[in-house]
Amino acid sequence: MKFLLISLATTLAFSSSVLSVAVWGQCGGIGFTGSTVCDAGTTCIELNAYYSQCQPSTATSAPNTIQSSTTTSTAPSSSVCSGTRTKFEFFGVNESGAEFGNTNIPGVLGTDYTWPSPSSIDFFVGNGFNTFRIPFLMERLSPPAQGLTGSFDATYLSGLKTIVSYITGKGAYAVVDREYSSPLVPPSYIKGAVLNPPLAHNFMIYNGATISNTTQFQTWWTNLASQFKTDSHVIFDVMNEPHDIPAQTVFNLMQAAVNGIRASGATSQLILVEGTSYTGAWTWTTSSGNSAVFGAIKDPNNNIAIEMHQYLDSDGSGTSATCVSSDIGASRLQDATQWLQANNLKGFLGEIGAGSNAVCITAVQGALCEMQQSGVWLGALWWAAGPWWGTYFQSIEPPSGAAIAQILPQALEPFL
Ligand SMILES: *[C@@H]1O[C@H](CO)[C@@H](O)[C@H](O)[C@H]1NC(C)=O
Ligand SMILES: CC(=O)N[C@H]1CO[C@H](CO)[C@@H](O)[C@@H]1O
Repeated sequence: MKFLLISLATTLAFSSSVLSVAVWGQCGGIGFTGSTVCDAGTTCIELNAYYSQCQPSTATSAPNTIQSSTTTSTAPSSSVCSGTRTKFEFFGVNESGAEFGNTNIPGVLGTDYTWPSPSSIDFFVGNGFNTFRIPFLMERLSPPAQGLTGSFDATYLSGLKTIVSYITGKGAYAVVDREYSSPLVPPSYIKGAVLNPPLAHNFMIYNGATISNTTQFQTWWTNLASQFKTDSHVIFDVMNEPHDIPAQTVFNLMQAAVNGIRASGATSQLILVEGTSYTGAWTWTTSSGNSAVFGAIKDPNNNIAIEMHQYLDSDGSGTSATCVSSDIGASRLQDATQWLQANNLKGFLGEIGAGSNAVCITAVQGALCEMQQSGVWLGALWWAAGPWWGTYFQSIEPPSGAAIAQILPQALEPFL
């Protein structure tokens, strides 16, 4: 999704200046200066210290407990996918928020950007998901004045570490908190918090310029990985969706980052590398050029996967709720799956998204089915959850994001 972030920031700026806040708008939180009064029929709910949201009054009683495991029984796995399948090791959602407001650097927490809601993490853990991708802005972590190899912004780093610890600590929480003791959630079930730096507009760009110095990029990753090296449930996602950069150049930067991460002493964590052309699965073996170079990726600790993204609308951008056909998911992944098999590599579908309609739901089922049948895909993440999506058609943010009612029970839960 490449076009939504700016308009969303604009909407938020509006909602903070009017007298009463519309449904899904922000109504409170640290640093928030707008109205705290919600429209009639909605109630201001605190999602975390930094973000309160006007939610429909009827849906406020138990935001974490709706759509619990009962929904899986109405959609048994066998009915959507046959044959022998390998369960995903990692299955979850993207948690947007910290990368919002990308035209304001550094921006103001609670106004321009936010961190994911712990209640959203709880909701997905309670439903059996185990992986959360956390996009953040490189320019907020590494202020341009200090540059790529300078010191990190302590406050933003601390926000990132807080949500990461919350996620990776969930295994322990699952034992003590009854609410998560469903059979779907064995203790220590959480597999990972995926750290994903996307950049302002064209990814693999820092402070307005394409990153080209592999040494500096390697150092940046050494510095970041050393902050998380003791947490084996962290996953390093080197860079979100590079594009308009030759595949070989992207490969060189990815390989440098892998080397830098391992050099920091972070040797137990999974690393995800992405290719050029927005790391699209459908163009992996063709126009992107990725398949010609990424077979050579090397990890001294042998714990790496190729991250790809796939949307099911006509231009593959994830901006339309209309899917090309009910088998477009499986067909767009097919060549990439064969390439992974031929190169003895593992894949990771870091983003998949589609509309809440019958054609799209069948198409998502087909994609996940093929992935589990192939055995080469470690996992998949839905795009996207996060507190500020409002009525965005792919939002799976509880309690009532657009994808909660149908996508969650019909297209995702059968693959847990
Ligand atoms: C890359 O960055 C390093 C460290 O800042 C510097 O020494 C080196 O000259 C740079 N390389 C190029 C090609 O600019
Ligand atoms: C295709 C897509 O939705 N990509 C998004 C992935 O995450 C980053 C971070 O929010 C977005 O900026 C991309 O647009």
